Amino acid sequence: MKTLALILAGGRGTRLDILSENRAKPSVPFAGKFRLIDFALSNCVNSGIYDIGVLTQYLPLSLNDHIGIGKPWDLDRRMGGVTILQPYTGRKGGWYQGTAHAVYQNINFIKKHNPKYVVVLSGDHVYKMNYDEMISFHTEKNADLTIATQRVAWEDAHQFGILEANNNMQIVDFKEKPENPPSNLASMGIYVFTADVLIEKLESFCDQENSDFGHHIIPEMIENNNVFAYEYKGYWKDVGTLKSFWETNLSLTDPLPELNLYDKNWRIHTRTEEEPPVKFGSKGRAIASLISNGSIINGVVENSVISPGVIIEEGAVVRDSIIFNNTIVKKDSIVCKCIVDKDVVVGENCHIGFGNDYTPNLEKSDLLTNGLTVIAKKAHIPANTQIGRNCRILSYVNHDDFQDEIVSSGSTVRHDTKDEVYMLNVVK
Ligand code: ADQ
Ligand code: ADP
Repeated sequence: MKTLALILAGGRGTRLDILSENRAKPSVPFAGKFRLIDFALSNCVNSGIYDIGVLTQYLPLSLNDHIGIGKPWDLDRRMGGVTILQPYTGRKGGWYQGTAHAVYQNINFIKKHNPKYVVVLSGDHVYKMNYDEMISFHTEKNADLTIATQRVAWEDAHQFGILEANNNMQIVDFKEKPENPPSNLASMGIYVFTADVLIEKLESFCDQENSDFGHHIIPEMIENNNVFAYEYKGYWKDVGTLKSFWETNLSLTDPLPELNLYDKNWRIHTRTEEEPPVKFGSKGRAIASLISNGSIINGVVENSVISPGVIIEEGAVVRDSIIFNNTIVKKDSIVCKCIVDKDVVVGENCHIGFGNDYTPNLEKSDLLTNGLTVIAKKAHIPANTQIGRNCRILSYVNHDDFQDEIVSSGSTVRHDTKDEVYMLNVVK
């Protein structure tokens, strides 16, 4: 039976802060060599779904570049394959529209494929799931809509769509991100629709720019259609915050992580550049870490995740950190509990993420209470700089106003004095 997958890849992901400031959240690098969207794309092909539309919205450039014609996922096909659906520029520019409206705008794409089922997915979740099993459940229940669900921690329940199901797993109540959650059975934002019903609902209710699955379609369908909950017990993470992003990456360095990337029966595919093997120098050492190809390790790496093309010079130590592509950590520097974006240069003898200062920063309390230090793409940290925990180093400067915020060589930055530091030395 023909299934079409639609991957919602539009969100800005504001809680990922400067990592998603210049790229859509699904194209944020993950586990060294992957990007978040690789999980949804790989799950599709591993589940036998080869007709895929990717709905983009916020800064889709690096997403377009990454997906291309879909070759790494075996999606460069004459029939079907992957189609990147660009946002429509409506009267208000077409930005920040609701999810159901985004799908409504691509209704002709759905009709052209004439599927029996439409699977709607998010492009920014980390998980392995066989959608085919969920579709079988959907047909067994004779459902119009099936929502994948998972129990979440009670304290996190307010961040999800929360539902209640009867003994037959039919959903009787749904609330999108309720303040006082009545249960902890959460929607995973993964939906199987019977295509005819989805098209009918889109045409009847979704011509408003804010039309949304969680707020509009799901409650309406619970009233008038058969909506079922499919309880998924496997690994699934919505890496929405810096803390969960960091923890989920670092959990991969555990001896037996819950998310097994080495399973040959469920491969996660990605677009990779041709890169030489990882090279360790005579003093280079790595323990409990993921090191990607093209990297040169002459210093010490501990409990960290390193993307391709990273250079760690002699005497440098990288600990409990995530380092994105082509970053250089120069001689004798220490990088501890950091997320460092692409193309960063950490000068010699710097100490990034030092100290034990976890004091919440009131203005940015959601971002800067976790002890992490985040360094934006293309920042150049001058030699001998000390940057404490809970700091964000932004790289973009094209403005004289920021002059007094620029870190100079040998300076010390702590978040209680300055939490955002603008670096010069940056690409336009
Ligand atoms: P959220 O992820 O908070 O909750 P939403 O902001 O609607 O919901 O985003 C869903 C997905 O669609 C995200 O991956 C987002 O990036 C993307 N997206 C948003 N607007 C888009 C647009 N216009 N075009 C393309 N893509 C777009 C949802 C559900 C909850 C559920 C959680 C589970 O609404 O009920 O609990 O997912 O993570
Ligand atoms: P990311 O940090 O997400 O990897 P990149 O900097 O690699 O993003 O950009 C991804 C793709 O987008 C590359 O192919 C790059 O050439 C292209 N790109 C980036 N910035 C621009 C721009 N301003 N105009 C056109 N293409 C761009």
